[in-house]
Amino acid sequence: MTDASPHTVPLRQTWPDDFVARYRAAGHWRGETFPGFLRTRARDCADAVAVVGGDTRWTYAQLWAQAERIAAGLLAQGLAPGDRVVVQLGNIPEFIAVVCALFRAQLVPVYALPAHRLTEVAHFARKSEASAYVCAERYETFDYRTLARDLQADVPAMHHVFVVGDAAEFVSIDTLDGPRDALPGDPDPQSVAFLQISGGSTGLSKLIPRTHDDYIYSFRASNDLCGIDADSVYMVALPAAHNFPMSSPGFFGALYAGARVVLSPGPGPDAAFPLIARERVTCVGLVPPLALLWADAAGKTTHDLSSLQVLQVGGAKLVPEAARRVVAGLGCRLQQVFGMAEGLVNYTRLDDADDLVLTTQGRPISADDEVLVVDDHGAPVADGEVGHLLARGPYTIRGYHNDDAANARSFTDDGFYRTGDMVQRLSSGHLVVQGRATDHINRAGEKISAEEIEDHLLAHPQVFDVAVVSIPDEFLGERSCAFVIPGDEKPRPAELKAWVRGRGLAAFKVPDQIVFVDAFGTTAVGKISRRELRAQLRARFLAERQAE
Ligand code: OOB
Repeated sequence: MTDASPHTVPLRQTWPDDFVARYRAAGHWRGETFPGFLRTRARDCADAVAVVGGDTRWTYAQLWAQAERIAAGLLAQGLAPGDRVVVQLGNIPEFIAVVCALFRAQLVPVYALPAHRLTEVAHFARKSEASAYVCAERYETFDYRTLARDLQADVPAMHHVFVVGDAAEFVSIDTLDGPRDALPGDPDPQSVAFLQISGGSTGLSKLIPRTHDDYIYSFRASNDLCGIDADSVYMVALPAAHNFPMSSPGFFGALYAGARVVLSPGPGPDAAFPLIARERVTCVGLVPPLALLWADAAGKTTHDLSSLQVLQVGGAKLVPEAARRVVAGLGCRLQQVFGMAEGLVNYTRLDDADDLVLTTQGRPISADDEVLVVDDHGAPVADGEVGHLLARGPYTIRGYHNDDAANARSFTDDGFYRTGDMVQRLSSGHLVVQGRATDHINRAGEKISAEEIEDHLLAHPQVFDVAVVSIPDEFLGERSCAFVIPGDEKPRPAELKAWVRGRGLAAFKVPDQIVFVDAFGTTAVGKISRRELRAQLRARFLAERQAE
């Protein structure tokens, strides 16, 4: 089939034929699509509340009507099925309406986080060949229309900007409309539904193409493991564009089940607790630092949290002692979630023994998830030994979009994804995350590439050399520390932080700490890798801190 779209790199995510046959025969891939299931829910659960956020309460019928209106409006504006659309919206109902609309029109969402800034959004736009950008007038005090203007100046192919709220010179989402008979039929279930953003362990974030069949399987199966059904009330407390609150089971799992999705405007107890009490929320997913904050606040709150049945914690390691505190503080069932936007998701089961729930990161969703734990040479290690985690399965990608170098690095010849995580597998199949082989910083669940930040700091005229390293942090889990060898004049730390911010990056990527050093003082003979250098600097820093 010839691709009539103007894109130079077609979207694809394919599994070998024998795997396709196997995943279909097992009932994992059922030929469902996003517009297909959303239409069915709009019919079968028409009057049930689907989405609650701010002053909005939409039933399933209303959500679908919004999606069809926006979908028809986008096509009337000149977008065509297959076009890619960068979506940068916070936890507002329009996020869900816009994404459902894009699916309805066979447009392809590319998810940016609200924290992302020009450099990142422009990268997603270029890499995906997007021609449209959807943002909110304002979210958490930032005016995204200024970002939209810079983006259009930077990326000439970015022809359309659509805005939730006051659109200024752009097109308002509210005013979009068009003929419904121009809407396409349902897509091929094996086609790419959207592009998710990778944590970016080396350099810039990569784009992750996920198909209707594979993604829907992941949240349909998650619903079973997380106890989500039509009576559930699922809260999105983390940014909705993250894979965790989107699909594990996430708001898509909740919508698939005909449940209610409640969007919390912020992740803290102040924003979330009153909503939990009002909407009788039953399930929510958090990163470990937030879970600890919630557990602490739960003891002091006057809000009724008794509806909470399952508290999921994932995105970064929840150590056993923290897990105990979370259970003691919130008094509901804990579920550990160890997943990745590339696919594989592990859950502790709701009926697992307490010990497994407190000390492991769960086991894979599917009997067809193939998990290998291997040594540096690729040979499997025995159960209980620590090794590299490789994964292949019915919802784990076989390749990134438009990135041959990353694909060569990140996938084995037989299609396993190299997760970069170091794990131990117990005889029960549960995994314990023991660290990682790649150099990124996991800052409260947000992944930061050391290399990306080093590049930006090296561009500063007074930085001679730099290494960015993760340092254990009591609250964040890890924080970022930049070791800088200054040039002739030593810059102030605040200046370097402002520099990184000024390069158009998300605030979470600004180094938390800057340490000036005269030299990297490597003891090894000859050249050492950046990875070894980072490890040496981290070890020296921690040893010195201990000695203080
Ligand atoms: C989730 O997805 P990403 O793509 O932001 O990050 C994936 C990486 C994993 O490779 C691992 O290094 C780390 O985040 N991670 C964990 C973890 N959950 C994720 N490390 C230790 N313990 C955990 N429980 O973070 C994500 C996607 C879907 C569901 C949950 C998390």
